[in-house]
Amino acid sequence: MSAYHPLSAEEAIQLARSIPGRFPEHAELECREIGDGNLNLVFHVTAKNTADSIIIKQAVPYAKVVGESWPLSLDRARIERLALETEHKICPELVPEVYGYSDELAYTVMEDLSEYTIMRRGLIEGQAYPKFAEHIGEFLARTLFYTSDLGMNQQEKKVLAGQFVNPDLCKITEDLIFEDPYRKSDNNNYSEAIEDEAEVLRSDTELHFEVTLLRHKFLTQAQALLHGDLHTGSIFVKPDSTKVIDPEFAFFGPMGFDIGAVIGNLLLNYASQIGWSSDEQTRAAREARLIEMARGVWTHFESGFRLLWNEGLQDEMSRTAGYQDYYISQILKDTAGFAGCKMIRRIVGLSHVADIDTIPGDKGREAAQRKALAIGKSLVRHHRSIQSIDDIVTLVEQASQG
Ligand code: SR1
Ligand code: MG
Repeated sequence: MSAYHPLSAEEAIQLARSIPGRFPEHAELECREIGDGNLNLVFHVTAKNTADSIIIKQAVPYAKVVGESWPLSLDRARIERLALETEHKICPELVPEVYGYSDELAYTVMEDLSEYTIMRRGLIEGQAYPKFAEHIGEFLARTLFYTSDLGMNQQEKKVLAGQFVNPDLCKITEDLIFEDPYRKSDNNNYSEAIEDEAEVLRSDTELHFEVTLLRHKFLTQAQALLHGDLHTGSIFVKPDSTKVIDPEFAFFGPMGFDIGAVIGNLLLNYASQIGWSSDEQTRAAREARLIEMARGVWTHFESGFRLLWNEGLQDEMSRTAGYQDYYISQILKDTAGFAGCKMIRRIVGLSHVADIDTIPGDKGREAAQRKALAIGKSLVRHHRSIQSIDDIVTLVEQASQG
Protein backbone atom coordinates (compact mmCIF):
# COMPACT_ATOMS: atom_id res chain seq x y z
CA MET A 1 0.00 0.00 0.00
CA SER A 2 1.31 3.45 -0.85
CA ALA A 3 2.22 5.78 2.02
CA TYR A 4 1.28 8.76 -0.14
CA HIS A 5 -0.89 11.43 1.44
CA PRO A 6 -0.86 15.21 1.18
CA LEU A 7 1.48 16.60 3.84
CA SER A 8 0.11 18.63 6.72
CA ALA A 9 1.93 21.81 7.78
CA GLU A 10 3.14 19.96 10.90
CA GLU A 11 4.62 17.14 8.79
CA ALA A 12 6.28 19.71 6.53
CA ILE A 13 7.93 21.23 9.60
CA GLN A 14 9.17 17.81 10.79
CA LEU A 15 10.51 17.11 7.36
CA ALA A 16 12.30 20.45 7.23
CA ARG A 17 13.87 19.71 10.60
CA SER A 18 15.20 16.39 9.29
CA ILE A 19 17.20 18.01 6.46
CA PRO A 20 20.79 18.23 7.73
CA GLY A 21 22.31 21.68 8.15
CA ARG A 22 19.30 23.73 7.05
CA PHE A 23 18.07 25.02 10.45
CA PRO A 24 19.72 25.59 13.83
CA GLU A 25 18.94 22.66 16.16
CA HIS A 26 16.33 24.32 18.38
CA ALA A 27 14.91 26.76 15.85
CA GLU A 28 11.19 27.43 16.09
CA LEU A 29 9.78 26.65 12.64
CA GLU A 30 6.67 28.00 10.93
CA CYS A 31 4.98 26.73 7.78
CA ARG A 32 2.61 28.24 5.22
CA GLU A 33 1.13 26.51 2.16
CA ILE A 34 1.73 29.05 -0.62
CA GLY A 35 1.05 27.03 -3.79
CA ASP A 36 -0.72 29.23 -6.34
CA GLY A 37 0.12 27.20 -9.44
CA ASN A 38 -2.06 24.77 -11.34
CA LEU A 39 -0.80 21.46 -9.99
CA ASN A 40 0.96 21.24 -6.61
CA LEU A 41 1.18 22.05 -2.91
CA VAL A 42 4.05 24.32 -1.92
CA PHE A 43 5.08 24.63 1.74
CA HIS A 44 7.25 27.52 2.84
CA VAL A 45 9.05 26.62 6.07
CA THR A 46 10.81 29.43 7.90
CA ALA A 47 12.70 29.75 11.19
CA LYS A 48 11.23 32.32 13.57
CA ASN A 49 14.33 34.22 14.59
CA THR A 50 16.75 33.59 11.74
CA ALA A 51 16.69 34.00 7.98
CA ASP A 52 16.78 30.22 7.41
CA SER A 53 14.03 28.81 5.20
CA ILE A 54 13.24 26.10 2.67
CA ILE A 55 10.55 25.11 0.18
CA ILE A 56 8.83 21.72 0.09
CA LYS A 57 6.92 21.10 -3.10
CA GLN A 58 4.50 18.16 -3.16
CA ALA A 59 2.51 16.82 -6.09
CA VAL A 60 -1.16 15.92 -5.59
CA PRO A 61 -2.58 13.05 -7.66
CA TYR A 62 -4.74 15.33 -9.83
CA ALA A 63 -4.53 18.69 -11.60
CA LYS A 64 -5.26 21.20 -8.82
CA VAL A 65 -6.49 23.78 -11.34
CA VAL A 66 -9.34 21.47 -12.45
CA GLY A 67 -9.90 19.13 -9.48
CA GLU A 68 -9.92 15.41 -8.75
CA SER A 69 -11.72 14.69 -12.03
CA TRP A 70 -8.37 15.19 -13.79
CA PRO A 71 -6.03 12.53 -12.35
CA LEU A 72 -2.28 13.06 -12.79
CA SER A 73 0.58 10.71 -12.03
CA LEU A 74 2.63 11.44 -8.91
CA ASP A 75 5.68 10.32 -10.87
CA ARG A 76 5.91 13.91 -12.07
CA ALA A 77 7.48 14.79 -8.70
CA ARG A 78 10.34 12.37 -9.41
CA ILE A 79 10.70 13.79 -12.91
CA GLU A 80 10.74 17.37 -11.62
CA ARG A 81 13.33 16.55 -8.96
CA LEU A 82 15.54 14.70 -11.43
CA ALA A 83 15.25 17.59 -13.90
CA LEU A 84 16.18 20.10 -11.18
CA GLU A 85 19.21 18.01 -10.23
CA THR A 86 20.26 17.55 -13.85
CA GLU A 87 19.84 21.24 -14.69
CA HIS A 88 21.54 22.33 -11.46
CA LYS A 89 24.58 20.23 -12.35
CA ILE A 90 24.75 21.94 -15.75
CA CYS A 91 23.85 25.47 -14.56
CA PRO A 92 24.40 25.73 -10.78
CA GLU A 93 23.80 29.51 -10.72
CA LEU A 94 20.52 29.32 -12.60
CA VAL A 95 18.61 26.50 -10.88
CA PRO A 96 17.65 26.03 -7.19
CA GLU A 97 19.45 23.37 -5.19
CA VAL A 98 17.61 20.20 -4.13
CA TYR A 99 18.12 19.29 -0.45
CA GLY A 100 16.00 16.15 -0.20
CA TYR A 101 13.06 14.24 -1.69
CA SER A 102 10.70 11.29 -1.44
CA ASP A 103 9.40 9.68 -4.62
CA GLU A 104 6.77 7.81 -2.58
CA LEU A 105 5.38 10.96 -0.97
CA ALA A 106 6.04 12.89 -4.21
CA TYR A 107 7.83 15.82 -2.60
CA THR A 108 11.08 17.71 -3.19
CA VAL A 109 12.81 19.88 -0.59
CA MET A 110 14.65 22.76 -2.20
CA GLU A 111 16.27 26.15 -1.86
CA ASP A 112 13.89 28.96 -0.94
CA LEU A 113 13.92 31.81 -3.46
CA SER A 114 11.58 34.16 -1.61
CA GLU A 115 13.82 37.15 -2.21
CA TYR A 116 13.19 36.73 -5.94
CA THR A 117 10.14 37.85 -7.94
CA ILE A 118 8.20 35.64 -10.32
CA MET A 119 9.14 37.10 -13.68
CA ARG A 120 5.56 37.32 -14.94
CA ARG A 121 4.67 39.51 -11.93
CA GLY A 122 7.76 41.69 -12.46
CA LEU A 123 6.94 42.20 -16.13
CA ILE A 124 3.34 43.10 -15.34
CA GLU A 125 4.69 45.74 -12.96
CA GLY A 126 6.88 47.10 -15.77
CA GLN A 127 10.20 46.01 -14.30
CA ALA A 128 13.27 45.73 -16.53
CA TYR A 129 15.60 42.77 -16.24
CA PRO A 130 18.72 43.74 -18.21
CA LYS A 131 20.57 40.49 -17.42
CA PHE A 132 17.64 38.17 -18.12
CA ALA A 133 18.29 37.43 -21.80
CA GLU A 134 21.93 36.58 -21.07
CA HIS A 135 21.00 34.33 -18.15
CA ILE A 136 18.19 32.45 -19.82
CA GLY A 137 20.19 32.23 -23.07
CA GLU A 138 22.92 30.52 -21.10
CA PHE A 139 20.43 28.20 -19.37
CA LEU A 140 18.95 27.21 -22.73
CA ALA A 141 22.28 26.78 -24.51
CA ARG A 142 23.83 24.68 -21.75
CA THR A 143 20.89 22.48 -20.76
CA LEU A 144 19.89 21.81 -24.37
CA PHE A 145 23.42 21.21 -25.66
CA TYR A 146 24.63 19.00 -22.80
CA THR A 147 21.56 16.73 -22.88
CA SER A 148 21.53 16.33 -26.67
CA ASP A 149 23.35 13.87 -28.94
CA LEU A 150 25.77 16.71 -29.66
CA GLY A 151 26.93 17.19 -26.08
CA MET A 152 26.60 13.78 -24.42
CA ASN A 153 27.30 10.15 -25.11
CA GLN A 154 24.48 8.89 -27.27
CA GLN A 155 23.88 5.64 -25.41
CA GLU A 156 23.87 7.44 -22.07
CA LYS A 157 21.42 9.93 -23.53
CA LYS A 158 19.00 7.12 -24.37
CA VAL A 159 19.22 5.82 -20.80
CA LEU A 160 18.66 9.32 -19.41
CA ALA A 161 15.71 9.86 -21.76
CA GLY A 162 14.17 6.68 -20.32
CA GLN A 163 14.05 8.35 -16.91
CA PHE A 164 12.11 11.28 -18.33
CA VAL A 165 9.19 9.44 -19.91
CA ASN A 166 6.41 11.80 -18.83
CA PRO A 167 3.16 10.70 -20.50
CA ASP A 168 0.63 12.53 -18.29
CA LEU A 169 2.26 15.93 -18.47
CA CYS A 170 3.08 15.59 -22.17
CA LYS A 171 -0.59 14.77 -22.76
CA ILE A 172 -1.58 18.06 -21.08
CA THR A 173 0.65 19.90 -23.55
CA GLU A 174 -0.46 17.82 -26.53
CA ASP A 175 -4.11 18.60 -25.74
CA LEU A 176 -4.00 22.12 -24.33
CA ILE A 177 -1.44 23.58 -26.74
CA PHE A 178 -1.64 21.55 -29.92
CA GLU A 179 -5.28 20.47 -30.16
CA ASP A 180 -7.93 22.18 -28.01
CA PRO A 181 -7.51 25.72 -29.40
CA TYR A 182 -8.27 24.37 -32.89
CA ARG A 183 -11.50 22.55 -32.05
CA LYS A 184 -14.50 22.84 -29.74
CA SER A 185 -13.37 21.59 -26.34
CA ASP A 186 -14.70 21.85 -22.80
CA ASN A 187 -11.17 22.79 -21.79
CA ASN A 188 -11.28 26.01 -23.79
CA ASN A 189 -11.94 29.26 -22.01
CA TYR A 190 -12.47 32.64 -23.69
CA SER A 191 -14.98 35.45 -23.61
CA GLU A 192 -17.87 35.93 -26.06
CA ALA A 193 -16.13 39.05 -27.34
CA ILE A 194 -13.52 36.98 -29.20
CA GLU A 195 -15.79 34.19 -30.43
CA ASP A 196 -14.99 35.33 -34.00
CA GLU A 197 -11.27 34.70 -33.34
CA ALA A 198 -11.98 31.29 -31.83
CA GLU A 199 -14.05 30.37 -34.87
CA VAL A 200 -11.17 31.34 -37.20
CA LEU A 201 -8.81 29.14 -35.17
CA ARG A 202 -11.22 26.21 -35.61
CA SER A 203 -11.69 26.66 -39.33
CA ASP A 204 -8.25 27.74 -40.61
CA THR A 205 -6.96 24.52 -42.18
CA GLU A 206 -3.68 26.08 -43.34
CA LEU A 207 -2.96 27.04 -39.74
CA HIS A 208 -3.95 23.50 -38.63
CA PHE A 209 -1.37 22.09 -41.05
CA GLU A 210 1.44 24.14 -39.45
CA VAL A 211 0.26 23.28 -35.92
CA THR A 212 0.16 19.59 -36.86
CA LEU A 213 3.79 19.75 -38.04
CA LEU A 214 4.82 21.34 -34.74
CA ARG A 215 2.72 18.87 -32.75
CA HIS A 216 4.39 15.99 -34.56
CA LYS A 217 7.81 17.39 -33.63
CA PHE A 218 6.73 17.67 -30.02
CA LEU A 219 5.53 14.04 -30.11
CA THR A 220 8.55 12.51 -31.82
CA GLN A 221 11.75 14.59 -31.72
CA ALA A 222 13.73 13.57 -28.61
CA GLN A 223 16.43 16.19 -29.27
CA ALA A 224 17.32 17.20 -25.69
CA LEU A 225 16.02 17.32 -22.13
CA LEU A 226 13.46 20.11 -22.07
CA HIS A 227 12.18 22.04 -19.09
CA GLY A 228 8.84 21.58 -20.84
CA ASP A 229 6.93 24.54 -19.33
CA LEU A 230 9.35 27.46 -19.50
CA HIS A 231 6.92 30.36 -19.23
CA THR A 232 7.63 33.50 -17.20
CA GLY A 233 5.78 31.97 -14.22
CA SER A 234 8.48 29.27 -14.06
CA ILE A 235 11.27 31.83 -13.74
CA PHE A 236 12.34 33.75 -10.64
CA VAL A 237 14.24 36.99 -11.19
CA LYS A 238 16.21 39.67 -9.41
CA PRO A 239 17.96 42.44 -11.32
CA ASP A 240 21.24 40.50 -11.22
CA SER A 241 20.10 36.87 -10.94
CA THR A 242 17.73 34.42 -12.63
CA LYS A 243 16.52 31.02 -11.40
CA VAL A 244 14.52 28.49 -13.40
CA ILE A 245 11.99 26.46 -11.38
CA ASP A 246 9.12 23.97 -11.88
CA PRO A 247 10.43 21.52 -14.53
CA GLU A 248 7.72 18.92 -13.90
CA PHE A 249 6.86 18.86 -17.62
CA ALA A 250 10.45 17.81 -18.41
CA PHE A 251 10.94 15.22 -21.15
CA PHE A 252 13.16 14.72 -24.20
CA GLY A 253 11.69 16.88 -26.94
CA PRO A 254 12.50 19.51 -29.58
CA MET A 255 14.81 22.31 -28.36
CA GLY A 256 12.71 25.06 -29.91
CA PHE A 257 9.85 24.22 -27.55
CA ASP A 258 11.71 25.66 -24.53
CA ILE A 259 13.14 28.66 -26.39
CA GLY A 260 9.73 29.33 -27.94
CA ALA A 261 8.12 29.19 -24.49
CA VAL A 262 10.33 31.99 -23.20
CA ILE A 263 9.94 34.16 -26.31
CA GLY A 264 6.18 33.48 -26.58
CA ASN A 265 5.66 34.59 -22.99
CA LEU A 266 7.69 37.77 -23.47
CA LEU A 267 5.52 38.46 -26.50
CA LEU A 268 2.35 37.86 -24.47
CA ASN A 269 3.52 40.61 -22.14
CA TYR A 270 4.33 42.74 -25.21
CA ALA A 271 0.79 42.16 -26.52
CA SER A 272 -0.66 43.05 -23.10
CA GLN A 273 0.87 46.54 -23.12
CA ILE A 274 -1.95 47.91 -25.27
CA GLY A 275 -4.41 47.12 -22.45
CA TRP A 276 -2.58 48.70 -19.54
CA SER A 277 -3.25 52.39 -18.97
CA SER A 278 0.29 53.63 -19.34
CA ASP A 279 1.04 56.74 -21.38
CA GLU A 280 2.12 56.32 -25.02
CA GLN A 281 5.78 56.90 -24.27
CA THR A 282 5.93 54.39 -21.43
CA ARG A 283 4.09 51.85 -23.50
CA ALA A 284 6.38 52.29 -26.51
CA ALA A 285 9.45 52.00 -24.27
CA ARG A 286 8.17 48.80 -22.64
CA GLU A 287 7.26 47.29 -25.99
CA ALA A 288 10.69 48.08 -27.40
CA ARG A 289 12.33 46.60 -24.30
CA LEU A 290 10.33 43.38 -24.59
CA ILE A 291 11.21 42.99 -28.27
CA GLU A 292 14.88 43.47 -27.43
CA MET A 293 14.59 40.92 -24.63
CA ALA A 294 13.04 38.38 -26.99
CA ARG A 295 15.78 39.07 -29.54
CA GLY A 296 18.41 38.77 -26.80
CA VAL A 297 17.08 35.40 -25.64
CA TRP A 298 17.70 34.02 -29.11
CA THR A 299 21.06 35.70 -29.73
CA HIS A 300 22.47 34.65 -26.33
CA PHE A 301 21.17 31.12 -26.85
CA GLU A 302 22.68 30.96 -30.34
CA SER A 303 26.11 32.31 -29.43
CA GLY A 304 26.30 30.09 -26.32
CA PHE A 305 25.18 27.02 -28.24
CA ARG A 306 27.69 27.61 -31.05
CA LEU A 307 30.49 28.02 -28.52
CA LEU A 308 29.59 24.76 -26.76
CA TRP A 309 29.36 23.02 -30.13
CA ASN A 310 32.76 24.33 -31.23
CA GLU A 311 34.44 23.41 -27.96
CA GLY A 312 32.59 20.33 -26.70
CA LEU A 313 31.03 18.43 -29.61
CA GLN A 314 30.80 14.67 -28.87
CA ASP A 315 29.45 13.57 -32.24
CA GLU A 316 32.02 13.25 -35.05
CA MET A 317 29.56 13.31 -37.95
CA SER A 318 28.17 16.62 -36.69
CA ARG A 319 31.51 18.24 -37.59
CA THR A 320 30.39 18.06 -41.23
CA ALA A 321 30.67 21.51 -42.84
CA GLY A 322 27.39 23.40 -42.83
CA TYR A 323 25.65 21.11 -40.35
CA GLN A 324 25.88 23.50 -37.38
CA ASP A 325 24.25 26.31 -39.39
CA TYR A 326 21.53 23.96 -40.65
CA TYR A 327 20.84 22.59 -37.14
CA ILE A 328 20.54 26.06 -35.60
CA SER A 329 18.35 27.35 -38.42
CA GLN A 330 15.93 24.47 -37.74
CA ILE A 331 15.85 25.33 -34.02
CA LEU A 332 15.01 28.94 -34.92
CA LYS A 333 12.08 27.90 -37.11
CA ASP A 334 10.78 25.60 -34.35
CA THR A 335 11.24 28.38 -31.79
CA ALA A 336 9.02 30.70 -33.80
CA GLY A 337 6.34 28.06 -34.36
CA PHE A 338 6.22 26.92 -30.75
CA ALA A 339 6.21 30.52 -29.49
CA GLY A 340 3.14 31.13 -31.66
CA CYS A 341 1.35 27.99 -30.38
CA LYS A 342 2.08 28.99 -26.80
CA MET A 343 0.59 32.45 -27.36
CA ILE A 344 -2.58 31.12 -28.94
CA ARG A 345 -3.28 28.60 -26.17
CA ARG A 346 -2.98 31.27 -23.45
CA ILE A 347 -5.80 33.28 -25.06
CA VAL A 348 -8.43 30.66 -25.92
CA GLY A 349 -7.32 27.57 -23.98
CA LEU A 350 -7.70 26.33 -20.40
CA SER A 351 -4.91 28.17 -18.68
CA HIS A 352 -4.35 31.87 -19.30
CA VAL A 353 -1.71 34.42 -18.31
CA ALA A 354 -2.15 37.22 -15.76
CA ASP A 355 -0.36 39.67 -18.10
CA ILE A 356 -3.56 39.75 -20.16
CA ASP A 357 -6.30 38.40 -17.87
CA THR A 358 -5.71 41.03 -15.18
CA ILE A 359 -6.00 44.00 -17.58
CA PRO A 360 -8.78 45.96 -15.84
CA GLY A 361 -10.90 47.19 -18.80
CA ASP A 362 -12.83 44.83 -21.10
CA LYS A 363 -11.88 46.77 -24.23
CA GLY A 364 -8.17 46.89 -23.39
CA ARG A 365 -8.17 43.19 -22.51
CA GLU A 366 -9.90 42.30 -25.76
CA ALA A 367 -7.42 44.40 -27.76
CA ALA A 368 -4.52 42.61 -26.07
CA GLN A 369 -6.09 39.20 -26.71
CA ARG A 370 -6.59 40.00 -30.41
CA LYS A 371 -3.03 41.28 -30.69
CA ALA A 372 -1.60 38.15 -29.03
CA LEU A 373 -3.60 35.95 -31.38
CA ALA A 374 -2.49 37.93 -34.43
CA ILE A 375 1.18 37.55 -33.44
CA GLY A 376 0.77 33.89 -32.47
CA LYS A 377 -0.97 32.96 -35.71
CA SER A 378 1.60 34.79 -37.80
CA LEU A 379 4.53 33.03 -36.10
CA VAL A 380 2.90 29.62 -36.56
CA ARG A 381 1.89 30.31 -40.15
CA HIS A 382 5.34 31.54 -41.24
CA HIS A 383 7.63 29.54 -38.95
CA ARG A 384 9.08 27.33 -41.71
CA SER A 385 10.32 30.28 -43.76
CA ILE A 386 12.02 32.16 -40.90
CA GLN A 387 15.76 32.66 -41.47
CA SER A 388 16.82 35.00 -38.67
CA ILE A 389 15.63 36.51 -35.39
CA ASP A 390 15.01 39.73 -37.36
CA ASP A 391 12.39 37.83 -39.38
CA ILE A 392 10.60 37.00 -36.13
CA VAL A 393 10.72 40.63 -34.99
CA THR A 394 9.35 41.77 -38.37
CA LEU A 395 6.46 39.30 -38.15
CA VAL A 396 5.64 40.48 -34.63
CA GLU A 397 5.68 44.14 -35.65
CA GLN A 398 3.61 43.52 -38.78
CA ALA A 399 1.02 41.44 -36.90
CA SER A 400 0.84 44.14 -34.21
CA GLN A 401 -0.09 46.77 -36.77
CA GLY A 402 -3.07 44.63 -37.83
C1 SR1 B 1 -3.68 21.55 -16.26
S1 SR1 B 1 -2.19 22.38 -16.20
C2 SR1 B 1 -2.33 23.82 -17.18
C3 SR1 B 1 -1.05 24.45 -17.53
O1 SR1 B 1 -0.32 24.81 -16.38
C4 SR1 B 1 1.04 24.50 -16.56
O2 SR1 B 1 1.87 25.54 -16.15
C5 SR1 B 1 1.22 24.16 -18.02
O3 SR1 B 1 1.52 25.28 -18.80
C6 SR1 B 1 -0.10 23.59 -18.34
O4 SR1 B 1 -0.40 23.57 -19.70
MG1 MG C 1 4.47 24.95 -13.31
